[in-house]
Amino acid sequence: HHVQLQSEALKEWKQHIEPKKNDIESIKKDIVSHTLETLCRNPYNLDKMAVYQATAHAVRDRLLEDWNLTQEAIHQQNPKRCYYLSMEFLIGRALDNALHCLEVKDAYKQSVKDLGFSLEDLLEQERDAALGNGGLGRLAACYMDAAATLDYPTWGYGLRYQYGIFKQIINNEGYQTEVPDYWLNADGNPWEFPRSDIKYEVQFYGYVATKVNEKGESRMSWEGGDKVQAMAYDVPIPGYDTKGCGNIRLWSAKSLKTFDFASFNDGDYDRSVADQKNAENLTSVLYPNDNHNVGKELRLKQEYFFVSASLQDIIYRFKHTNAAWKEFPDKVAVQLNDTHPTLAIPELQRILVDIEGLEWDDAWDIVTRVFAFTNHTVLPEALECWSVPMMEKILPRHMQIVYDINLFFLQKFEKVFQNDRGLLNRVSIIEESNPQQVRMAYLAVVGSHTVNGVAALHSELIKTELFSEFIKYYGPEKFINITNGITPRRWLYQANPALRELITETLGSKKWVTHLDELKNLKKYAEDKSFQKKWIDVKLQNKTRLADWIKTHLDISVDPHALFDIQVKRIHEYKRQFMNILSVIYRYKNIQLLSAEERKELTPRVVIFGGKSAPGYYIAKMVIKLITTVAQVVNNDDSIDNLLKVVYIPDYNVSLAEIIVPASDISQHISTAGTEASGTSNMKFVLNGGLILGTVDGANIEIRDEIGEENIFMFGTLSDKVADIRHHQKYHGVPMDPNLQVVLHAIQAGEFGGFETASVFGPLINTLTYGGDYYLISADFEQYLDAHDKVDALFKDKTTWAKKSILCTAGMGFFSADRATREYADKIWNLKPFTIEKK
Ligand code: NTF
Repeated sequence: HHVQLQSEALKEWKQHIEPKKNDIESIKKDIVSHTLETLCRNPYNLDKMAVYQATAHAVRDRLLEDWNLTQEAIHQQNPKRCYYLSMEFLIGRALDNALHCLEVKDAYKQSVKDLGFSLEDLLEQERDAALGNGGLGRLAACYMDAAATLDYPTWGYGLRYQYGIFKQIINNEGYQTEVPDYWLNADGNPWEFPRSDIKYEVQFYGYVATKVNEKGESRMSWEGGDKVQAMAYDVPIPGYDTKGCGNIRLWSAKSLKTFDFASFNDGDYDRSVADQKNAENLTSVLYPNDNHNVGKELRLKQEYFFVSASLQDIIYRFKHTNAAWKEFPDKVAVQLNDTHPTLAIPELQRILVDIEGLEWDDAWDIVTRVFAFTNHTVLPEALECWSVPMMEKILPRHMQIVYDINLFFLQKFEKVFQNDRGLLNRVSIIEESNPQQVRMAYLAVVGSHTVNGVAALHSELIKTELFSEFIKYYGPEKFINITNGITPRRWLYQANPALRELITETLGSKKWVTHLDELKNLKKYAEDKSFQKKWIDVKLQNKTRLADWIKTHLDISVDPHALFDIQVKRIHEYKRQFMNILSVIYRYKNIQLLSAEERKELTPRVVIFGGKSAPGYYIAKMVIKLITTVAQVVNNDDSIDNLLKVVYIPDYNVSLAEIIVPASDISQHISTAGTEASGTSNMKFVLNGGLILGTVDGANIEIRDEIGEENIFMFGTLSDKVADIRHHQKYHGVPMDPNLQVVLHAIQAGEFGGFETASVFGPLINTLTYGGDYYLISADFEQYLDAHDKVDALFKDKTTWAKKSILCTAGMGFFSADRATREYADKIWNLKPFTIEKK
């Protein structure tokens, strides 16, 4: 219902657009007026939160200018567009990032100072936007940053959860407890724009009927059931060094049913609001599982709600250009971030056939030229499968369409591979279990033109294991690799100011911020003594910043000169935090045995852990309990001369990562080979000059190839040996490493928390013994301890360490999200940047 203004009136509007100015006086004026007018507060009644909000509003006004310019440019140029569909966007804080991208941080710092506040204090007021679990959600956020910076006409689509990932509290007994993350608190969120004019209806349940359309053809029609409304909220994504500004459109569920006055008047207040609550429940909460699929009905409804609203919006925009349906794939690319949005495939097919009246084959041709699918894991427990009865109930027409997609696919498949029922069963989208299941990954493969893995090894495993049977039919070309990348804006420029300045000063320009390959020019300083000294000093500053945080928040004193050994990521058996803490126990017991003389040779260590466990993941929660229990014992043992400290940083999130990542000497990425698809924090640590202690897994391998094998500590069973070892252990038991045996005995003997606590760890220890040690902790333990010895030895040689650290940063150009996003644009989306003014 948009009004088309006449050119005169339009002129009027344009004349009255007043560009924002970024001198200090103008900024102060804006902050003051937002305080008084937007927030209705006054200078006699202020707190940091209010001034943060006012400052955020002043910045958002400037972002909006770019946002509007961008929309206008894209509208006029009408390029092919790309949509990144992701159930998760782990954005973190927005203010500091926006200040850097708009290049106004210094001016704001001064303005805020003049007004009696410190910008650093204000930045700390902001709540993280934590609409994601871990790597998958953070990757989506990094790609949105890169797409905006590179002027790609790309939008993200997601859900506006009212509760993001829970806040983790470590209670007095050392267990994880969860507190809801009500991030959209009463203060309001200045980083979103409610679009009350952008609403769509989303249907659930009901039944399928046949109808005759306008052309007199018989079509299926999805009738009845419930309807919920999706309303759009836009989150602007600033680009760096461009006037371009990206967008993530998040959907929020609203009830379509008006307030039930009848019940209200009957005095049944509860019932009168029940429908409303029910509908809004849909987008209430993010499912807190990482690399694990649970199969809940509400989650399926979230997925469809998300897909339906996004496609309606995409199609609305496409139709506005008056193009014909056959041009849709030339104008629209849709990337599916894992299988979570895979219902978009049958949904688009349904819209084209049932509603738009296209023939099945023409529609399917369009569908399969629009979608591409990124797989992020090979772990079987993480692969989405939906029960057929559940899908039939909630999405009856989609279930039929999935059956048809499967039938036509299997028919073609059978023509090539005749008389192999087993093979057909293995590639079928429907798993013949009881009840039957829809294999979403297979549906995504069949409905997409390209499937990509997220690191070289992972993409190989996809071809040889996960989708090996599909290669026989499609050939290998459909399956490609695009190694993950991270945004250097947040993960170096913003998070590590000291290193940012040193690099810029040394290279003589800021070009590296958008051309990360420029970092290779640091190589020539790797052995330069005075540069090394500056480099070491930057690292010390960052370690001191983290040590201060730990002292303030956890009241643990750690020496910034000690070796900082960090493992922060979701707690998962495959990531082997358990192996890490077992090695810490080994180290502790070793220190106890050493003489005063021998101790002088030791490198003091601070071992830092952080990460959330899924609330229902019992073993992961026991790992946290073990770490916190060991920390309690070690940190209070005065007899070990501060040679070892163990710290559990609670509630690991994006904004904490920004302090933690720059402060590592060593970070650990020690998944069982073949289990971590890529990892992205490994890239962040190395970019900031931290060395890796890691397994030959995921992107560790490519990091090694880029920075040189002499600059990374690698150990452990190779991925192609894992299956054999598992097989052997299954039939012959687990050969227990002797050092590991000692450690396990110490736990069982009650050395950590007494006998009562020791019994709590029983099930955890059993995963190694009776459980068959699926993740190969025992098999890798000796090599792991050897690698630690090498780390200790090298850390004593400050010069060599500094050289390696410099070469780490210098070699990381490849892992920029810019490179990754360009690869998607070139190899998958066939997408070109639009034209917009540079800053
Ligand atoms: C994760 N996958 C992988 O476990 C990480 O190795 C990878 O770095 C990120 O994706 C980003 O690609 C998932 O979270 C999921 F959902 F696939 F299990």
